[in-house]
Formats: sequence, C-alpha cells, structure tokens
Amino acid sequence: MMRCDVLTLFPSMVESVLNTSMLSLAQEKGLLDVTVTDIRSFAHDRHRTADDRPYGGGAGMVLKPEPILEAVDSVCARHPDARIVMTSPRGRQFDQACAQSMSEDSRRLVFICGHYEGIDERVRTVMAAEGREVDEVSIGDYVLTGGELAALVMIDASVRLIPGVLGDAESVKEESFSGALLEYEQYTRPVEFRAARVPDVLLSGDHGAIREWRHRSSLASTYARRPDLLKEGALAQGDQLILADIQQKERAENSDSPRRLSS
Ligand code: 6GU
Repeated sequence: MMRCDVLTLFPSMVESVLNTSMLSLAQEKGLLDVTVTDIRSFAHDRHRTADDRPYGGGAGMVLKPEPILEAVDSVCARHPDARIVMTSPRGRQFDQACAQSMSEDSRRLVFICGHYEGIDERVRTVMAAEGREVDEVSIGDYVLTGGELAALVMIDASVRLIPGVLGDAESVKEESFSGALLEYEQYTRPVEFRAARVPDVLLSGDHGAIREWRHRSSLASTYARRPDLLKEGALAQGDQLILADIQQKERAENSDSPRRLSS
C-alpha cells in the first residue's frame, strides 16, 4: 500500500492521470491512496495568489513559500512522519532503486510540484530547519513546465512494483532494470507479418529453449542499445560467454557483408 499527497497548482492535470488505467485500478484495489491538494486553497488573499515575481528581477514567476508550507503543515499535522519529495530538475535523479524505495516506504509520500522558475528557497530551508527530511528529486536532465508530470512518473513507476498491482507477479521480476538488463524481444500474433516471421523457438513449446533464447535476446539488446549497463563487471560468467558469442557473431556478420556485396 502506497499513501501519497500531491500538492499542486494543477490538480485536474494530476487527477486525470490518476483516474486512468493501472493507477486507477491500484486505487480501486486499495493498493494506492492519493490525495491531490490545490496549493491555491492555502492562499488567503482574495485572488488566491500562489506565485509572485522573483526578487532581483528576471523572467518568470516564483512559487510563494506560505501556501506551500501551510499545505505541507496540514498534511504533517495528520502524518508527522511524512516523507517530503520536492520535484525539481536540480534534484538527485530518480531511478528504479528510488521507485523500489518509494513503493516499500510505509510513510506517506508528499510530492510538492514545483515549477521550473522555482519555488522560494525558504520552503526547503524552513522544512530542513524544522527537522523534516526533504528529498529533492528530478526525473532526468531536461526541464518540464512543472513538477506534476514528474510526480506522476515517480508514482507510476513505484505503484507498479507493489505486489498485486500488476496481474502477473512475475512480470516485474523479468523486466528491464530489475535485473540490470533490457527486456527481450516480444512477439504476438500473427506468426507472419509483411514477410517477417516470429522466431521459431517461440512457437516450439520448448520452455527451456524459450527461456534461453529470451535471456540471449536480453543480453544482445542490452549490448546493442545500452552497453553502459554491461560495463561494471555485473555479468555472471555464463553471461560473459553468451555475450562473447553475440560479439563474435556480430564481427562475423560485419566481415561477411563486404564479400556479399562484391559477389
Ligand atoms: Cl522533478 N521538475 C521539473 N519542473 N522539471 C524536471 C523535473 C522535475 N525533472 C526533470 N525535469
């Protein structure tokens, strides 16, 4: 069970994703509980102002500290051990290990959706001074218009790791990144499509051979697309042999082709 709050200026953007597909199903199954809160509801002036111009000048607007801190205080009054997650392109980068840690965290996760012009720095410093753990997290080296999509990415990647969210308990184990390899190639019907056939082994019914083929496909795919994942001596000896074989076949093919061209 994952319990979250999302503090945002755009609640409908967050809700529309949460009310779709697996995230909606996870909530129906009681495995995910999300409360979406409009930061503006904690602004007290007549216009519900949540942002203002930056001191020192410059483009864009900055999120004001008071509404955000009041929203956080309101959650923390009910859940004193909440883990605060500030979405920000300057944060540490979210990855599969962070997703795992969020999916297993018994504390409430409170996502504060920032905007790229920024949140008044005192939101972070005041929370830190109050002894609250504040996690600044980015989802990658690019800039979004706001933290909503980033918070949703983190929630999505974490929720699917909760046992019972996906139909098949095995599908999490076999996929990319949990085993540090990319996924093997997948095929579905028809057997032949525009003269391209499904590999025979997948039709053979030989489960041992299929497992072996898929493992080799994973290694080959990782070697071709993300060789950086193979560099850290992470491969078992058996896998090193398979990889050597893949590399040798690749070299053979490369030296074959000029001959094929000239003949
Ligand atoms: Cl967490 N927020 C924003 N605004 N942009 C981002 C990001 C977060 N992660 C990558 N780019």
